[in-house]
Amino acid sequence: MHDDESPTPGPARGTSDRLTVTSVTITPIAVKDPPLLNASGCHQPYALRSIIELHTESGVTGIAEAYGDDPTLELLSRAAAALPGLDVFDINGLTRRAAGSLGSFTAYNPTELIGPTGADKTVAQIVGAFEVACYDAQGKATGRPVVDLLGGAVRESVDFSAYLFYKWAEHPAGGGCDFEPDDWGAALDPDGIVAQARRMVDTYGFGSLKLKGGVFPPDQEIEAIRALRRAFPDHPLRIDPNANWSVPTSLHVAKELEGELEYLEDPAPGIPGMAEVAAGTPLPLATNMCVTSFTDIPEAVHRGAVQVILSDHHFWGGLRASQRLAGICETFGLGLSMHSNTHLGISLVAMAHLAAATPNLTYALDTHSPWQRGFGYTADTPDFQDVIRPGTLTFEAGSLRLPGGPGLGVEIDRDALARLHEQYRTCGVRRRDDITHMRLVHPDWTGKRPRF
Ligand code: GKR
Ligand code: MG
Repeated sequence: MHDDESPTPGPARGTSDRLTVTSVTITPIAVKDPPLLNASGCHQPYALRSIIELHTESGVTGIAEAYGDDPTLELLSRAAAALPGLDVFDINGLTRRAAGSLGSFTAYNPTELIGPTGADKTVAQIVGAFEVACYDAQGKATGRPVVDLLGGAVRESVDFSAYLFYKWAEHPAGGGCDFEPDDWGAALDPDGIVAQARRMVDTYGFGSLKLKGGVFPPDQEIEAIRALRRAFPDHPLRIDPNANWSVPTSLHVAKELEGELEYLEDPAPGIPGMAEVAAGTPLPLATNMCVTSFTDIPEAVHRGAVQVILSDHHFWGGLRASQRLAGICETFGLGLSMHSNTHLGISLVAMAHLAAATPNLTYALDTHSPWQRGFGYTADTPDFQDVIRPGTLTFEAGSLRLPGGPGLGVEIDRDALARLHEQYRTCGVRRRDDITHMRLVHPDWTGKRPRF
């Protein structure tokens, strides 16, 4: 069936005839998160996600993972109410229904670290959430993995990069942390960052390294990159200060690190600022902050502001829209990489299906997975924080092999979902707020950027 606004008589259909959505379940969950530092402040003890299940008439259920803060949950549930009757193959219908359901919403961003908000981006976030579940259902109904529905695999496994963070050993007192500190310890100087990188590389085999910067004065972060270069002579390196540097500071860092970085990510705020930096350095500039929706692309291309765009199906409008972005990057000679925010296994595997089907996605993808407790363990991992079974997804030599099986190839563990939902109910966090968490240590903290 097509969207009910456009009933189209068609040929007689088989089992996929019954792939209309009958109901939608959205389950908010909370996962324990380490005190990771960034330009805004510090991660709270709990990160929020939502698990989406699209139930269809045939009994096939498609799953997806999205942001889980209160405003997103409100928007997701408005859209969910408009989905019964939708054919899971009708992605255009999904877009119409989602956009039409949001009413007089205020454009909303789950984090300022993915750039400014806008109505188109908010709609894209909602479509992106349900579209992955539609693809999972399509795959389960046809017996094909999502990568096949996206054009077929151009690579067997997908490379990810180690995501290094400055971090405290534990969450500050009074911040609502009611669990034992993680076992990564503090990383607050170049030695700490190198030790963290060593553990990431030894454990997961990552072949490239990204440092979340914008935390300490830039010269200290330059030293951290130099220390990484000495310790890992052959690993491509990136640094991402989330637009926390002025244009002159960005140019200073770019000059110091010329020849060391595969790309410099979001040094300065906005397309004009990035264009000024780009004009003064041969280093490629990458972004997940100043080009975050299709409407940003013309100005960025016109000004030569960025050379690499980090896609993210969660806010670009889903897997299909991300492939459209890939095509635009190819046309304009831009590189394509992939951004992450704190996520669990369903998002990780969706990212991997997309990357495996996208020829020009040649950079190693970002992932927060190693920061989630228990990631990659095979046995009964204590305190495992995911909704899919431990060990389903692991990195080998820094790569993730698609799990096989129809759809996304992963299933929800109902006990784990119930446990993480209960954690959501009791944890007290309802939206991401790195600024307030940082104020527990620096009471005058504003999170204002650029700080350096
Ligand atoms: O998890 O603190 C974080 C990151 O800073 C994240 O929020 C960013 O959106 O990873 C992201 C990035 O590349 O900017
Ligand atoms: Mg970034």
